[in-house]
Amino acid sequence: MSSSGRTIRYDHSALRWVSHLVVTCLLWLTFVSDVSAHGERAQLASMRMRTIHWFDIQVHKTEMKVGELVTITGKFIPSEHWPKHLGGVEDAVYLNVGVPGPTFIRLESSINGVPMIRSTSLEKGKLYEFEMQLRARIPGNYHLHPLLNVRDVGTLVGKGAWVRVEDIDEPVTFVNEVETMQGEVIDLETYGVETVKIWHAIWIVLGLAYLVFWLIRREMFIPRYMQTKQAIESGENPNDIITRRDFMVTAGFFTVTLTLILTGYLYTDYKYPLTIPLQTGNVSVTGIDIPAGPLRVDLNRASYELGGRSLTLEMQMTNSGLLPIQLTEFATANIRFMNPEAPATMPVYPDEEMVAANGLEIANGVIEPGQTIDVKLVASDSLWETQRMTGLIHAPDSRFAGLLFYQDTNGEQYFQEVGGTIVPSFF
Ligand SMILES: [Cu+2]
Repeated sequence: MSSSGRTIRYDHSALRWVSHLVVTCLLWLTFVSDVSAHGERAQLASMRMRTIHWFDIQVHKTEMKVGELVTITGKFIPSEHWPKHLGGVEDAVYLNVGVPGPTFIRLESSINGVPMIRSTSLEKGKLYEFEMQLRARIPGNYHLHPLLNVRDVGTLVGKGAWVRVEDIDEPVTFVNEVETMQGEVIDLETYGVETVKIWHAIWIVLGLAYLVFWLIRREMFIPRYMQTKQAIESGENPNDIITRRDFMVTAGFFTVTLTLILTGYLYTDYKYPLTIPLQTGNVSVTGIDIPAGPLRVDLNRASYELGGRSLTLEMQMTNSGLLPIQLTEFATANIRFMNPEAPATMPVYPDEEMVAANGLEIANGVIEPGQTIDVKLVASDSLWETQRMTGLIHAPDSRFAGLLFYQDTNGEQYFQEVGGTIVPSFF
Protein backbone atom coordinates (compact mmCIF):
# COMPACT_ATOMS: atom_id res chain seq x y z
CA MET A 1 0.00 0.00 0.00
CA SER A 2 2.63 2.44 1.05
CA SER A 3 4.86 1.65 -1.92
CA SER A 4 2.03 2.01 -4.48
CA GLY A 5 0.96 5.27 -2.75
CA ARG A 6 4.48 6.60 -3.13
CA THR A 7 4.54 5.65 -6.82
CA ILE A 8 1.30 7.47 -7.51
CA ARG A 9 2.49 10.60 -5.71
CA TYR A 10 5.73 10.51 -7.65
CA ASP A 11 3.85 10.25 -10.99
CA HIS A 12 1.64 13.17 -10.04
CA SER A 13 4.50 15.51 -9.26
CA ALA A 14 6.34 14.49 -12.43
CA LEU A 15 3.20 15.14 -14.47
CA ARG A 16 2.72 18.50 -12.82
CA TRP A 17 6.33 19.38 -13.44
CA VAL A 18 6.03 18.53 -17.14
CA SER A 19 2.78 20.50 -17.50
CA HIS A 20 4.41 23.50 -15.79
CA LEU A 21 7.27 23.28 -18.21
CA VAL A 22 4.94 23.12 -21.22
CA VAL A 23 2.87 26.09 -19.99
CA THR A 24 6.02 28.11 -19.26
CA CYS A 25 7.38 27.40 -22.72
CA LEU A 26 4.08 28.38 -24.35
CA LEU A 27 3.88 31.63 -22.35
CA TRP A 28 7.47 32.35 -23.17
CA LEU A 29 6.88 31.81 -26.91
CA THR A 30 3.71 33.95 -26.82
CA PHE A 31 5.28 36.91 -25.07
CA VAL A 32 8.76 36.83 -26.52
CA SER A 33 7.40 37.29 -30.02
CA ASP A 34 5.71 40.52 -28.88
CA VAL A 35 8.66 42.11 -27.13
CA SER A 36 9.66 45.21 -29.05
CA ALA A 37 12.43 46.68 -26.93
CA HIS A 38 15.46 45.06 -25.42
CA GLY A 39 15.74 46.16 -21.87
CA GLU A 40 16.97 49.74 -22.16
CA ARG A 41 14.31 50.83 -19.66
CA ALA A 42 15.29 48.13 -17.20
CA GLN A 43 18.57 49.85 -16.37
CA LEU A 44 18.52 51.85 -13.13
CA ALA A 45 17.09 55.35 -13.58
CA SER A 46 19.97 56.86 -11.62
CA MET A 47 22.45 55.08 -13.86
CA ARG A 48 20.80 56.31 -17.06
CA MET A 49 20.77 59.88 -15.76
CA ARG A 50 24.33 60.03 -14.47
CA THR A 51 26.57 58.03 -16.74
CA ILE A 52 26.50 59.00 -20.42
CA HIS A 53 24.52 61.97 -21.73
CA TRP A 54 23.75 60.99 -25.33
CA PHE A 55 22.34 63.67 -27.59
CA ASP A 56 21.88 64.66 -31.23
CA ILE A 57 21.74 60.98 -32.22
CA GLN A 58 20.71 60.40 -35.79
CA VAL A 59 20.21 57.19 -37.72
CA HIS A 60 20.57 58.53 -41.26
CA LYS A 61 18.44 55.88 -42.95
CA THR A 62 15.58 53.89 -41.48
CA GLU A 63 14.41 51.92 -44.54
CA MET A 64 16.94 49.88 -46.45
CA LYS A 65 17.64 46.66 -48.30
CA VAL A 66 20.05 43.90 -47.37
CA GLY A 67 23.57 44.99 -48.27
CA GLU A 68 22.87 48.72 -48.00
CA LEU A 69 24.78 51.06 -45.73
CA VAL A 70 23.47 53.07 -42.80
CA THR A 71 25.32 55.74 -40.86
CA ILE A 72 24.70 56.62 -37.21
CA THR A 73 26.06 59.87 -35.82
CA GLY A 74 25.74 61.54 -32.46
CA LYS A 75 27.38 63.11 -29.47
CA PHE A 76 27.83 62.20 -25.83
CA ILE A 77 29.28 63.57 -22.62
CA PRO A 78 30.38 61.28 -19.78
CA SER A 79 28.73 62.76 -16.69
CA GLU A 80 30.70 64.55 -14.00
CA HIS A 81 28.07 63.25 -11.57
CA TRP A 82 29.04 59.65 -12.31
CA PRO A 83 28.00 57.34 -9.41
CA LYS A 84 30.92 56.87 -7.02
CA HIS A 85 30.25 53.15 -6.57
CA LEU A 86 30.45 52.49 -10.30
CA GLY A 87 33.64 52.09 -12.33
CA GLY A 88 34.46 54.91 -14.72
CA VAL A 89 35.16 55.62 -18.37
CA GLU A 90 38.86 56.26 -17.79
CA ASP A 91 39.76 52.58 -17.99
CA ALA A 92 38.37 50.82 -21.07
CA VAL A 93 35.41 51.83 -23.21
CA TYR A 94 34.23 50.33 -26.49
CA LEU A 95 31.88 52.05 -28.91
CA ASN A 96 29.36 49.51 -30.10
CA VAL A 97 25.94 49.11 -31.60
CA GLY A 98 22.96 47.38 -30.00
CA VAL A 99 20.83 45.24 -32.31
CA PRO A 100 19.26 41.83 -31.69
CA GLY A 101 21.82 39.39 -33.12
CA PRO A 102 24.25 39.68 -36.04
CA THR A 103 21.74 41.58 -38.18
CA PHE A 104 24.24 44.22 -39.30
CA ILE A 105 27.98 44.29 -39.78
CA ARG A 106 29.95 47.27 -38.59
CA LEU A 107 32.30 48.61 -41.23
CA GLU A 108 33.61 51.72 -39.55
CA SER A 109 33.37 53.50 -36.22
CA SER A 110 35.06 56.57 -34.85
CA ILE A 111 35.04 58.94 -31.89
CA ASN A 112 36.22 62.50 -32.54
CA GLY A 113 37.58 61.25 -35.86
CA VAL A 114 39.75 58.48 -34.33
CA PRO A 115 38.95 54.94 -35.61
CA MET A 116 37.44 52.83 -32.83
CA ILE A 117 38.36 49.32 -33.89
CA ARG A 118 39.72 48.80 -30.37
CA SER A 119 38.82 50.10 -26.94
CA THR A 120 39.60 53.58 -25.70
CA SER A 121 39.57 55.72 -22.55
CA LEU A 122 37.37 58.77 -22.05
CA GLU A 123 37.31 61.76 -19.72
CA LYS A 124 34.32 62.84 -17.68
CA GLY A 125 32.84 66.21 -18.59
CA LYS A 126 34.27 66.22 -22.13
CA LEU A 127 32.40 66.18 -25.39
CA TYR A 128 32.71 63.29 -27.85
CA GLU A 129 31.27 63.01 -31.35
CA PHE A 130 30.88 59.56 -32.81
CA GLU A 131 30.10 58.04 -36.18
CA MET A 132 29.40 54.46 -37.18
CA GLN A 133 28.76 52.86 -40.53
CA LEU A 134 26.84 49.60 -40.71
CA ARG A 135 25.75 47.30 -43.52
CA ALA A 136 22.38 45.56 -43.28
CA ARG A 137 22.78 41.78 -43.22
CA ILE A 138 19.50 40.04 -42.26
CA PRO A 139 15.98 41.29 -43.18
CA GLY A 140 13.72 42.42 -40.33
CA ASN A 141 12.66 45.29 -38.06
CA TYR A 142 15.26 46.31 -35.53
CA HIS A 143 15.62 48.83 -32.76
CA LEU A 144 19.09 50.18 -33.35
CA HIS A 145 21.08 51.83 -30.56
CA PRO A 146 24.54 53.24 -30.25
CA LEU A 147 26.08 52.02 -27.01
CA LEU A 148 29.23 52.05 -24.95
CA ASN A 149 30.61 48.93 -23.30
CA VAL A 150 32.39 50.19 -20.19
CA ARG A 151 34.69 47.97 -18.15
CA ASP A 152 33.34 47.26 -14.63
CA VAL A 153 30.12 49.15 -15.48
CA GLY A 154 28.45 47.27 -18.31
CA THR A 155 26.54 48.50 -21.31
CA LEU A 156 25.35 52.11 -21.44
CA VAL A 157 22.70 52.48 -24.11
CA GLY A 158 22.03 55.53 -26.27
CA LYS A 159 18.69 56.40 -27.81
CA GLY A 160 17.34 53.83 -30.25
CA ALA A 161 15.63 54.16 -33.62
CA TRP A 162 13.57 51.64 -35.58
CA VAL A 163 15.03 50.51 -38.86
CA ARG A 164 13.49 48.23 -41.45
CA VAL A 165 15.64 45.96 -43.58
CA GLU A 166 14.09 44.32 -46.62
CA ASP A 167 15.29 41.26 -48.48
CA ILE A 168 16.57 41.37 -52.05
CA ASP A 169 15.76 38.91 -54.83
CA GLU A 170 19.17 37.60 -55.61
CA PRO A 171 20.63 34.11 -55.23
CA VAL A 172 23.25 35.34 -52.77
CA THR A 173 21.60 37.95 -50.57
CA PHE A 174 24.57 39.04 -48.55
CA VAL A 175 28.25 39.18 -49.44
CA ASN A 176 30.85 40.25 -46.90
CA GLU A 177 34.18 40.28 -48.70
CA VAL A 178 37.44 41.67 -47.40
CA GLU A 179 40.95 41.73 -48.75
CA THR A 180 43.58 40.32 -46.39
CA MET A 181 47.04 41.87 -45.91
CA GLN A 182 48.41 39.29 -48.37
CA GLY A 183 45.99 40.46 -51.05
CA GLU A 184 43.64 37.49 -50.90
CA VAL A 185 39.91 38.30 -51.17
CA ILE A 186 37.81 36.23 -48.74
CA ASP A 187 34.10 36.10 -47.90
CA LEU A 188 33.74 36.42 -44.13
CA GLU A 189 30.28 34.80 -44.27
CA THR A 190 31.78 31.43 -45.26
CA TYR A 191 35.51 31.75 -44.55
CA GLY A 192 36.83 28.81 -42.50
CA VAL A 193 33.40 27.22 -42.03
CA GLU A 194 34.49 24.02 -43.84
CA THR A 195 37.46 23.62 -41.47
CA VAL A 196 35.21 24.16 -38.47
CA LYS A 197 32.83 21.46 -39.74
CA ILE A 198 35.68 18.97 -40.36
CA TRP A 199 37.11 19.44 -36.87
CA HIS A 200 33.67 19.09 -35.28
CA ALA A 201 33.13 15.83 -37.21
CA ILE A 202 36.54 14.46 -36.19
CA TRP A 203 36.00 15.10 -32.47
CA ILE A 204 32.40 13.85 -32.50
CA VAL A 205 33.46 10.58 -34.17
CA LEU A 206 36.38 10.13 -31.78
CA GLY A 207 34.29 10.99 -28.70
CA LEU A 208 31.49 8.63 -29.72
CA ALA A 209 33.93 5.79 -30.48
CA TYR A 210 35.45 6.15 -27.00
CA LEU A 211 32.02 6.16 -25.35
CA VAL A 212 30.80 3.16 -27.35
CA PHE A 213 33.92 1.18 -26.46
CA TRP A 214 33.34 1.65 -22.72
CA LEU A 215 29.58 1.13 -23.07
CA ILE A 216 30.24 -2.27 -24.65
CA ARG A 217 32.69 -3.09 -21.88
CA ARG A 218 29.95 -2.12 -19.37
CA GLU A 219 32.51 -0.22 -17.39
CA MET A 220 30.79 3.11 -16.93
CA PHE A 221 29.64 4.63 -13.65
CA ILE A 222 27.19 2.27 -11.88
CA PRO A 223 28.29 -1.07 -13.52
CA ARG A 224 31.87 -0.23 -12.66
CA TYR A 225 30.92 0.67 -9.11
CA MET A 226 29.05 -2.64 -8.76
CA GLN A 227 31.99 -4.62 -10.16
CA THR A 228 34.44 -2.87 -7.86
CA LYS A 229 32.20 -3.51 -4.87
CA GLN A 230 31.82 -7.17 -5.85
CA ALA A 231 35.59 -7.57 -6.32
CA ILE A 232 36.30 -6.10 -2.88
CA GLU A 233 33.64 -8.25 -1.25
CA SER A 234 35.03 -11.46 -2.81
CA GLY A 235 38.60 -10.49 -1.85
CA GLU A 236 39.84 -9.82 -5.39
CA ASN A 237 41.90 -6.88 -6.56
CA PRO A 238 39.49 -4.27 -8.15
CA ASN A 239 42.32 -3.00 -10.37
CA ASP A 240 42.12 -6.26 -12.34
CA ILE A 241 38.75 -5.15 -13.80
CA ILE A 242 40.72 -3.07 -16.30
CA THR A 243 42.31 -5.51 -18.68
CA ARG A 244 45.49 -5.12 -20.64
CA ARG A 245 43.37 -4.75 -23.81
CA ASP A 246 41.41 -1.87 -22.23
CA PHE A 247 44.68 -0.17 -21.43
CA MET A 248 45.98 -0.60 -25.01
CA VAL A 249 42.76 0.74 -26.58
CA THR A 250 42.76 3.80 -24.29
CA ALA A 251 46.42 4.45 -25.02
CA GLY A 252 45.50 4.25 -28.74
CA PHE A 253 42.80 6.90 -28.32
CA PHE A 254 45.23 9.09 -26.40
CA THR A 255 47.91 8.79 -29.09
CA VAL A 256 45.44 9.49 -31.92
CA THR A 257 44.14 12.61 -30.10
CA LEU A 258 47.61 14.04 -29.52
CA THR A 259 48.67 13.23 -33.09
CA LEU A 260 45.58 14.99 -34.50
CA ILE A 261 46.22 18.11 -32.43
CA LEU A 262 49.89 18.25 -33.34
CA THR A 263 49.26 17.58 -37.04
CA GLY A 264 46.53 20.23 -37.10
CA TYR A 265 48.85 22.75 -35.52
CA LEU A 266 51.78 22.00 -37.85
CA TYR A 267 49.54 22.01 -40.96
CA THR A 268 47.97 25.39 -40.02
CA ASP A 269 51.40 26.83 -39.30
CA TYR A 270 52.61 25.62 -42.73
CA LYS A 271 49.51 26.86 -44.57
CA TYR A 272 49.45 30.32 -42.90
CA PRO A 273 53.05 31.27 -42.18
CA LEU A 274 52.22 34.95 -41.60
CA THR A 275 49.89 35.63 -38.68
CA ILE A 276 49.55 38.34 -36.05
CA PRO A 277 47.85 37.93 -32.67
CA LEU A 278 44.44 39.45 -31.94
CA GLN A 279 45.00 43.11 -31.11
CA THR A 280 43.83 44.32 -27.71
CA GLY A 281 45.64 47.64 -27.14
CA ASN A 282 43.84 50.87 -26.32
CA VAL A 283 43.62 53.76 -28.75
CA SER A 284 43.69 57.24 -27.29
CA VAL A 285 41.21 59.93 -28.19
CA THR A 286 41.16 63.52 -26.98
CA GLY A 287 37.89 64.84 -25.56
CA ILE A 288 36.56 68.19 -26.75
CA ASP A 289 36.08 70.93 -24.14
CA ILE A 290 32.38 71.77 -23.91
CA PRO A 291 32.04 75.27 -25.41
CA ALA A 292 31.61 77.59 -22.41
CA GLY A 293 28.31 79.45 -22.53
CA PRO A 294 27.53 82.84 -21.00
CA LEU A 295 25.19 81.33 -18.39
CA ARG A 296 26.17 80.52 -14.82
CA VAL A 297 23.83 77.98 -13.23
CA ASP A 298 23.63 77.27 -9.49
CA LEU A 299 21.23 74.57 -8.42
CA ASN A 300 19.25 75.47 -5.31
CA ARG A 301 16.88 72.56 -5.10
CA ALA A 302 15.84 69.56 -7.15
CA SER A 303 12.86 67.34 -6.47
CA TYR A 304 10.68 64.84 -8.24
CA GLU A 305 7.06 64.05 -7.62
CA LEU A 306 6.51 60.49 -6.56
CA GLY A 307 2.87 60.24 -7.60
CA GLY A 308 3.18 62.47 -10.63
CA ARG A 309 5.50 62.46 -13.55
CA SER A 310 7.69 65.45 -13.07
CA LEU A 311 11.07 66.73 -12.06
CA THR A 312 11.43 70.24 -10.63
CA LEU A 313 14.67 72.19 -10.68
CA GLU A 314 15.08 75.48 -8.86
CA MET A 315 18.18 77.29 -10.01
CA GLN A 316 19.83 80.68 -9.82
CA MET A 317 21.09 81.81 -13.20
CA THR A 318 23.37 84.66 -14.16
CA ASN A 319 23.74 85.80 -17.75
CA SER A 320 27.23 87.20 -18.18
CA GLY A 321 26.86 87.55 -21.96
CA LEU A 322 25.71 90.46 -24.13
CA LEU A 323 22.54 88.85 -25.51
CA PRO A 324 19.34 87.60 -23.87
CA ILE A 325 19.33 83.87 -23.28
CA GLN A 326 16.41 81.46 -23.56
CA LEU A 327 16.32 77.99 -22.04
CA THR A 328 15.31 75.48 -24.71
CA GLU A 329 15.61 71.93 -23.43
CA PHE A 330 16.44 69.67 -20.52
CA ALA A 331 17.65 66.20 -21.44
CA THR A 332 18.29 63.28 -19.13
CA ALA A 333 18.31 59.49 -19.52
CA ASN A 334 17.76 59.93 -23.29
CA ILE A 335 14.46 61.79 -22.65
CA ARG A 336 14.20 65.29 -24.12
CA PHE A 337 11.95 67.77 -22.34
CA MET A 338 11.46 70.66 -24.81
CA ASN A 339 10.43 74.22 -24.07
CA PRO A 340 7.46 74.83 -26.41
CA GLU A 341 8.08 78.59 -26.21
CA ALA A 342 11.62 78.39 -27.58
CA PRO A 343 11.85 79.64 -31.17
CA ALA A 344 14.44 76.99 -32.05
CA THR A 345 16.08 74.00 -30.42
CA MET A 346 18.67 71.35 -31.15
CA PRO A 347 17.34 69.28 -34.07
CA VAL A 348 14.48 66.87 -33.46
CA TYR A 349 14.75 64.14 -36.10
CA PRO A 350 11.78 62.51 -37.86
CA ASP A 351 10.42 59.61 -35.77
CA GLU A 352 12.76 60.50 -32.92
CA GLU A 353 11.69 58.69 -29.77
CA MET A 354 11.43 59.98 -26.22
CA VAL A 355 10.82 63.62 -27.08
CA ALA A 356 8.36 65.49 -24.86
CA ALA A 357 7.54 68.43 -27.15
CA ASN A 358 5.71 70.35 -24.42
CA GLY A 359 7.61 68.75 -21.57
CA LEU A 360 9.38 71.79 -20.16
CA GLU A 361 7.56 74.44 -18.20
CA ILE A 362 9.74 77.37 -17.19
CA ALA A 363 9.08 80.42 -15.06
CA ASN A 364 11.52 83.19 -16.10
CA GLY A 365 12.80 81.25 -19.10
CA VAL A 366 14.51 84.29 -20.63
CA ILE A 367 17.52 85.77 -18.85
CA GLU A 368 18.57 89.28 -19.85
CA PRO A 369 22.26 90.22 -20.13
CA GLY A 370 23.78 90.95 -16.70
CA GLN A 371 20.71 89.64 -14.90
CA THR A 372 20.74 87.18 -11.98
CA ILE A 373 17.37 85.52 -11.45
CA ASP A 374 15.77 82.49 -9.89
CA VAL A 375 14.47 80.08 -12.48
CA LYS A 376 12.06 77.26 -11.83
CA LEU A 377 12.02 74.51 -14.38
CA VAL A 378 9.48 71.69 -14.37
CA ALA A 379 10.14 68.75 -16.67
CA SER A 380 7.01 66.65 -16.88
CA ASP A 381 5.67 64.06 -19.26
CA SER A 382 4.23 60.56 -19.23
CA LEU A 383 7.65 59.44 -20.51
CA TRP A 384 8.85 59.92 -16.93
CA GLU A 385 6.57 57.02 -16.04
CA THR A 386 6.84 54.86 -19.16
CA GLN A 387 10.63 55.05 -19.14
CA ARG A 388 10.52 53.95 -15.50
CA MET A 389 12.28 57.03 -14.18
CA THR A 390 10.18 56.75 -11.02
CA GLY A 391 12.68 54.07 -10.00
CA LEU A 392 14.82 56.96 -8.78
CA ILE A 393 13.23 56.36 -5.36
CA HIS A 394 15.25 53.14 -5.12
CA ALA A 395 18.62 54.84 -5.66
CA PRO A 396 20.71 54.75 -2.50
CA ASP A 397 22.35 58.11 -3.16
CA SER A 398 19.43 60.18 -4.61
CA ARG A 399 21.30 62.26 -7.12
CA PHE A 400 20.48 63.29 -10.67
CA ALA A 401 22.16 64.87 -13.67
CA GLY A 402 21.11 66.09 -17.09
CA LEU A 403 21.98 68.44 -19.89
CA LEU A 404 20.53 71.93 -20.00
CA PHE A 405 20.32 73.51 -23.47
CA TYR A 406 19.89 77.24 -24.11
CA GLN A 407 20.44 79.74 -26.88
CA ASP A 408 21.03 83.43 -27.31
CA THR A 409 19.01 85.72 -29.58
CA ASN A 410 21.53 85.13 -32.39
CA GLY A 411 20.48 81.46 -32.35
CA GLU A 412 23.79 80.25 -30.90
CA GLN A 413 23.19 76.96 -29.05
CA TYR A 414 24.91 76.13 -25.75
CA PHE A 415 24.66 73.24 -23.35
CA GLN A 416 26.01 72.33 -19.96
CA GLU A 417 25.52 69.64 -17.39
CA VAL A 418 23.50 70.26 -14.27
CA GLY A 419 23.26 67.81 -11.43
CA GLY A 420 23.17 67.35 -7.71
CA THR A 421 21.08 65.97 -4.90
CA ILE A 422 17.43 65.30 -5.58
CA VAL A 423 14.68 64.72 -3.04
CA PRO A 424 11.37 62.97 -3.58
CA SER A 425 8.28 65.07 -3.05
CA PHE A 426 5.19 63.28 -1.76
CA PHE A 427 2.63 65.96 -2.61
CU1 LIG B 1 15.86 49.27 -28.13
